[in-house]
Amino acid sequence: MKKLMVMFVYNEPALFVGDYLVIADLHIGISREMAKAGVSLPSQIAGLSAKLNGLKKQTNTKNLLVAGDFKHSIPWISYAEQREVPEILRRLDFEKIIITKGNHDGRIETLIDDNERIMVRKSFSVDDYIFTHGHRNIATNKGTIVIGHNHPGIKFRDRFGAIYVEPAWILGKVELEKTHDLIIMPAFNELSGKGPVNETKQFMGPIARHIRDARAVLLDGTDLGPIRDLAMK
Ligand SMILES: [Mn+2]
Repeated sequence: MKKLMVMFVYNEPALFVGDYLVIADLHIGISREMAKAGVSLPSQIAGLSAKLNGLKKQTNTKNLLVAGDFKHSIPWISYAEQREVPEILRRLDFEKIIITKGNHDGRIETLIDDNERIMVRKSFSVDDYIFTHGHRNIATNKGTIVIGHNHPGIKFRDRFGAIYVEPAWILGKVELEKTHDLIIMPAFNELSGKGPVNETKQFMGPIARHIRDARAVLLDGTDLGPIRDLAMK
């Protein structure tokens, strides 16, 4: 049988493999969290669900796999999440939704009423790929590990001095029980912040921390090469 390959979706922080559309770091409820800090934003639910349903059509997939941080607040359920998590799950037009639990997904099981369609797991495998959030280690024989958690970005300064951070894919290798390919996904929710890895040169979590030969690829496919060469000048 032919092995499945991940395909990156052009200009989107999403990939697909077989019947699965894959994203990470959706952070449902973050806009309401920002409202508390004095930034008033409309709910993102309609926009995010429409975008994901569109990506499903575009990639001809059936199921959604979220590699952690489906929701935003860490140990509890916020009022916004209590309304917004069930609402977006209703609006998402996928046969199955698999959430590999992130550090922000505390008690998310209590917001799920359809355990046939929506599954919460530590990790989930498709062919030779294993998806997990990345705040905890995993034991696996799969060739490629795909994680989120880092919200990676690359910091640029243009010739007028303006500084901006672009979301990016990070590709590298990691040594656990054997050598795996490692893919660190950009965060799907733009409000959730980005870590400028060419500046920090650091990755979070027990898997990403040991990445080697890390290179950055922008969402349009531009390969920026090794991160160690991407100094922020
Ligand atoms: Mn996150």
